[in-house]
Amino acid sequence: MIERPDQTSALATDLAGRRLVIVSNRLPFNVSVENDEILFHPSAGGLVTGLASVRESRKQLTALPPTHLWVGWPGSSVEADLRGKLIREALDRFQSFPVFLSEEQMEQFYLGFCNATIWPLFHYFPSYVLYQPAYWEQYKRINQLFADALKTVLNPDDVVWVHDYHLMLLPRLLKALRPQLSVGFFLHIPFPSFEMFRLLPGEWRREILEGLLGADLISFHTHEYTHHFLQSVLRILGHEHRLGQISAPDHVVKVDTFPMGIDFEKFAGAASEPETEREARQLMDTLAGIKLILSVDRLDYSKGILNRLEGYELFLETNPEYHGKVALLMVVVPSRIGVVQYDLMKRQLEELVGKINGRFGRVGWTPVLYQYRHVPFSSLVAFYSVSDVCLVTPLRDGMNLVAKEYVAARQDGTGVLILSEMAGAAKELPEAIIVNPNNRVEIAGALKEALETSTEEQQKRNRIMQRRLRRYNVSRWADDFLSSLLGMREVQSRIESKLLSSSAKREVMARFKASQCRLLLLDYDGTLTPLARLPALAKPDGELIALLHRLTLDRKNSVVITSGRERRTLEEWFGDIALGLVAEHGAWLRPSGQSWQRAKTPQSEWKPEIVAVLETYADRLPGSFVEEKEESVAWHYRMADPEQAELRAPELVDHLLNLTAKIDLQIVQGNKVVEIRRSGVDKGSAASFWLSGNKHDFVLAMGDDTTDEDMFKALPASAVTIRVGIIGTHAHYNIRNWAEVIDLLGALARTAEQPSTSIE
Ligand code: GDG
Repeated sequence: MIERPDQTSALATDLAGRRLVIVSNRLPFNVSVENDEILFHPSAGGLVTGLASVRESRKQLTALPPTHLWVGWPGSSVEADLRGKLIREALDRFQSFPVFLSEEQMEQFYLGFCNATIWPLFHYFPSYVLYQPAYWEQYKRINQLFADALKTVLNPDDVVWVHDYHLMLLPRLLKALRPQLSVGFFLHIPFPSFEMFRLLPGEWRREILEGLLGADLISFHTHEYTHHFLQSVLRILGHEHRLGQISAPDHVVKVDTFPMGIDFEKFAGAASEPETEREARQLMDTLAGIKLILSVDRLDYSKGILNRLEGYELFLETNPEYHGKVALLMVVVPSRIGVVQYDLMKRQLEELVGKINGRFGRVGWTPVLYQYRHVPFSSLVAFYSVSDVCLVTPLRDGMNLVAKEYVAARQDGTGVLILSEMAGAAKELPEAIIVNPNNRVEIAGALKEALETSTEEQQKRNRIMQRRLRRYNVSRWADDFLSSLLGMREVQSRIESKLLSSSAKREVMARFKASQCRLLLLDYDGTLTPLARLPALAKPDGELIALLHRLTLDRKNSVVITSGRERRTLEEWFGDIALGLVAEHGAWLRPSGQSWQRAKTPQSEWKPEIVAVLETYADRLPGSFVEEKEESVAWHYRMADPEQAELRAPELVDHLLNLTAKIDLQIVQGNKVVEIRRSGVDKGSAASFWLSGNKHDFVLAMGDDTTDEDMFKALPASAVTIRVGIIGTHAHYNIRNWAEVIDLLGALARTAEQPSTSIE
């Protein structure tokens, strides 16, 4: 991580006066009702702790209130007659807006899909995962419910920051509501490798990725999670990225890494608060002469609490000299009561604590001091400040804030952090003793090493970590995220500035209507129809044929399909309509009502050698195949492993360039295809063929591929050229997708048919 020299204690991004709307499953408080009185209690967990600090720091900004709003579930189901009162109080006192969920909804959504499907899968516990369609349906419903609730409170210029795995479908739903809204997303847990993520049923995994891609910025704690996400997007949705930027169908999305920090000063300062000091002194008196090892987590199998105990047991077994001289203070915070694995784990944990205490304990010494409860903040910091060692050994953890808080709270710089390599925090705290949490021998060894580390060494390591944590604190994290999110607007408007606006569309239609001799050059695959896995599957449907037919009925129109396909297929699909046809990217031309003609004299002696090369690549990359056309050959890899294909395609191009250096051939890399054909023949030469000898006063060309760029370049400046997809182009405009192409053509057909002068 790059460190910035200045210290940031308060959030610096003022969002230019815009309101920040935080959306998370839970609000920062739980609500209970006693005698019709609504009581608010703080809620615990990494997300809430971090975001509450972000919110505090925003209060220090000069922007006028309200600068923020927090939207989420209030922690319990609330009777309908109290909801109005709760909304008012939550807004007034906490700038929060509650989303109400019934117990049944929470059961299937929170305990179900969130915590019995996503949580175990994303933490690499596939055997715990429940694949329940009813849970998935509820997950979709609740995400929609959040979108509906937000609809009632959102302002158009709000900046919305959606948090965590409960709301992965929400970014897309919000964008559908308000395309101009700035939406960011942060995942607090790991994003697993593709092999793990793919275990989800096809529809679920697609919708989750598409849901997330609704955001303008998607971010993760570590580069590894970012990489995993990009890999899944490529393999499941087929979107490639460039430096983390993805051209999703509707907009450009950035995917980036922002490791979450803590409110460093809060933990460093709290250690010297009178209440904390009092508690710390009390503890030290009680545990005089005992070295204290601390462990703090929510009760969760991902936190590796059992492994930790086993490691400690082994340490006691192999180091009898420490008997009576160490104690493990194990704070386990109740969490997700009702999920089966959690109840089971609690029992196992308590049995093991009992076993260790029974086996090693004696009068006056309890080896494990176990507390199953939520402790107040002052006690937590007192624990941090009196513990000689902090043992943090999750089997998987998105980040782990406890590790950071322990280091921050060590005012005199002493103390040893033992940290699992499976926690996101390990990337930022390499000065800790790093262990593999599955290996109890390593944990036992690390405990011994920690207890024997000299004070100077402890301080040296902690000072380095403290400097880093102080600098990259939670405000910096939020600041970096928000600046990056706001920055996306500029990136998007640069890329999207070429999108065919409704006024440009009206202008195109007016020109079309006023013209007498029109030429419409239309690519087929990806332009008039979505790209299919196999070329043969992209057959035009009746509606498309009817639309093309309608366009050809107007005698002012010449409509030409400019395709890379073979003439046989085009003939079969479009032969009955009065269309011009271009096959094999311009190698074959067929004006309407005439027969096919070659653009150049035939020459195919080069083909066998090239086909042989392509076939070796097809053999080596399963899913890829060779298509031999009359004037060209192509190697298709849409169905191959995308990552392997990304390596093989440039290798093939390089190979072919050497091979064809002295031959009159060109190698063109299209959309998941490498094509080899004769030089001087392309869609540009085909466009010139149709232009020559005619006095067109309106030319429209549309295409989605690099091969269509030749056509755009060859046309006069007055032509209307449109590239399908949000991507750099020589064309005048971009249009989002093939469906919008159909819309435009439909509008043109209607315009031509309208007798009046008005244009829709
Ligand atoms: C998720 C990800 C990621 C805990 N017990 C008490 C208490 N806490 C506070 C700690 C800390 C927070 O809760 C726990 O945060 P973690 O990061 O350790 O873990 P998760 O709750 O699982 O958080 C995690 C995090 O989100 C942030 O992105 O790091 O990987 O799983 O702040 O201090 N606070 C009080 N009493 C307790 O008993 N007062």
